[in-house]
Amino acid sequence: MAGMTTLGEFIVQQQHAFPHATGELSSLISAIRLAAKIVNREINRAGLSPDIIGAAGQENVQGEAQQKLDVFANDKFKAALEARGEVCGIASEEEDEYVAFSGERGRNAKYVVLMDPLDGSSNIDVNVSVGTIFSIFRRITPVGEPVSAADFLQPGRNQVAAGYVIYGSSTMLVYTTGNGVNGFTYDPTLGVFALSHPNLTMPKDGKMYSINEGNYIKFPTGVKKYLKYCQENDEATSRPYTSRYIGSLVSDFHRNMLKGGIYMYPTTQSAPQGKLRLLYECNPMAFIAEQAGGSASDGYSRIMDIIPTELHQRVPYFVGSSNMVADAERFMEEFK
Ligand code: AHM
Ligand code: MG
Repeated sequence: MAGMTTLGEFIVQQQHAFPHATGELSSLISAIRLAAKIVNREINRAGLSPDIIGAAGQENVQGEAQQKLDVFANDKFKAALEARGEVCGIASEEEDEYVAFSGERGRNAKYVVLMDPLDGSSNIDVNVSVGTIFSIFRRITPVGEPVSAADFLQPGRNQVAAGYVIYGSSTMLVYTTGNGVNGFTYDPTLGVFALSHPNLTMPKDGKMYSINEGNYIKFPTGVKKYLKYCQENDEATSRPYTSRYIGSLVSDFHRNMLKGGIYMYPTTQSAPQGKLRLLYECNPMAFIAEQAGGSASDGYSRIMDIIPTELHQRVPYFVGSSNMVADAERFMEEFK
């Protein structure tokens, strides 16, 4: 169709524009595109299918109830990534340990993928947006050997690509390979993702803050003071800001990226490390934020500089418009 660039075409164009880019990464992103379409199909008809809606009756390694769609999405993404042969192993929020792809192609592949196959999945049963988040690294162990934990425990700054799929009022795939951020909207009648948001940039300032204020009493003082600041009246800085919290990181982040805003999940007394996972949620969204001109912090320093020590490690998280994140950091520092 005239004027339309599909994700497939865009991937090929990128390969021509960056001659050092290998076809392997392109093929890997195509695998994610395929799994996203399959998961999208199930999510769209979730209310019609008792096989899909509701709890799976088991818990993940972090003791959280898995939804049937969590398990479904994990299986689909894992299978698509293994079948394409560009990935030597994956780590997932829904798997206890990393999974090595031990077939010949898997052993010889260069990339590892870390993912949250269905983020915000408690929203499924009530028809609210959810997402998939992925993070791609080049392995550090030699090709041909089995992957090891070290391949997965790399700092976010080593990511070669990251992205998310948002299953919202429309479905979008947004990703970066370190040359800016591009967004593709799914056209279900054609079965293609079409480039709808080229070169996404996040406003430096914003007027929205997203946090679960039900936890207010348990927040660190710096966060309480920053929230007070967000709610004060000041014409020059357009305060008070607006509060918006969907409870689905991908959706809250996506809105803040388009409109300007900050998303926060700080430490609380009951979650002393925060709730969100560094490897599956915070690093990939941080890479996208930075590529769009925003920033991501644990309240004091850059998320992508943290050296991970465990697969399911949690961190406090502040992500979004760079001036807003800097303001929040100032309050954290002042009221340490
Ligand atoms: P999940 O990966 O188990 O779905 O948890 C992550 C989600 C985020 O998408 C969301 O922002 C946050 O948890 C909401 O948590 P809370 O309900 O504590 O506000
Ligand atoms: Mg999640």
